[in-house]
Amino acid sequence: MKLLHTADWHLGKSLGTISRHSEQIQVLDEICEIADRENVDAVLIAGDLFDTFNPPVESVELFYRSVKRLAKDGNRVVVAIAGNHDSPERIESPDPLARECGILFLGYPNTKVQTFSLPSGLSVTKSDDGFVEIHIPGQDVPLRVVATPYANERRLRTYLGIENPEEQLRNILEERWKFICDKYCDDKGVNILIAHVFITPQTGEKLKEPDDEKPILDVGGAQAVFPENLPVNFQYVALGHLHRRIPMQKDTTPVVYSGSPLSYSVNDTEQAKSISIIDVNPGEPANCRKVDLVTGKRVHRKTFSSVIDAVRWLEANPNTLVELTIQSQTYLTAEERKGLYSAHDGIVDIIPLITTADQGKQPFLSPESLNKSVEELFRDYFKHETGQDPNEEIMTLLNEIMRAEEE
Ligand SMILES: [Mn+2]
Repeated sequence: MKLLHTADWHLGKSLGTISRHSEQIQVLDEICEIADRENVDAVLIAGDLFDTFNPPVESVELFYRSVKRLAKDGNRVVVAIAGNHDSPERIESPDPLARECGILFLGYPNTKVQTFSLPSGLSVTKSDDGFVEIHIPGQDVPLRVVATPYANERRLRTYLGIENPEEQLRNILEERWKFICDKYCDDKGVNILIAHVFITPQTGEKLKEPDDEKPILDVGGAQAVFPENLPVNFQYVALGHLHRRIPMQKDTTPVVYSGSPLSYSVNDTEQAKSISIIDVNPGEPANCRKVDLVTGKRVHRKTFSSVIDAVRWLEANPNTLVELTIQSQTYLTAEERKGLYSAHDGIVDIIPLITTADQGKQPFLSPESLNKSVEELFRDYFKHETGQDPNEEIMTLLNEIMRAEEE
């Protein structure tokens, strides 16, 4: 059996003021092509399907069009769960219609998908809270999917009926997973977990949540889960939340963050975004490999000591996204900013960095400040913050703003 694992599509997300919609169209097209080329039996989308609870109409359309295409007229199963950016209600509301296409949407950790069977032969034969057993056309063995969409600790307690406040999240999940596995996941089928949770190694270097992510940790007191909390039955663990690809391993089980299909932060300068392809059969260790995605724009974070150097780099690197830091001894003029922006359409931000040595900052307000005009105070403040006197352009701007205030 062959699976494709992806996550964190964040449809509707932009980088600064730059829309990513056309890249999202391209990269989902690429994922659909990989699914066909690799002839996978199932596609797992591990949460953060959208970037917000109320995504733009164009993103919603792109999403449904893509999962429909992935499901191949009910010949392939698609399992998509809600992440912490998704509205669980929104994610699962089209489930009755989606099932007809072979698509399963799970919004909550206790979501129970109804059993059904399609003319293609695809069917869900067993179902429980956060669990489905699926028969896929052309496969003799069932695929068992344990699904843990995002929920904060309080919600999880409610869903799973845990009353003891001392019980820790990782133990709650461990017990729940074990209970479901003992009941349904023997070695006569393929058993996997799809989850939007924060799993990090218990020892050694801990993983960090990405800067462009709403953190899961400490929201409602949730803590990290360890690979040790996973029951032995899972042959593959498909994770969503972290945006870089992070392959972990628990015994013979790959425990993998596939990462987002596009870089969504200027800190995410990962060489290539990717998806996972998993070959797995009952009772045997799964084989997981990554397939790089090539359509998304690379994100760069560059520092230049002159505008000329920056423009040169921008012209040599079209079709990228870049946060520029310009080191200079004077403040960037409007003309220079304009020159930079007209050299490239992927500038996320321009950060001017004044290089004058910081002579041990003194507070810029003093008793004499009381007798100073607003212009003088502004000059003091500007110099205090940047080490430079403001140029005339900036003073003119200040005066314009002050006049506008008076009107
Ligand atoms: Mn995410």
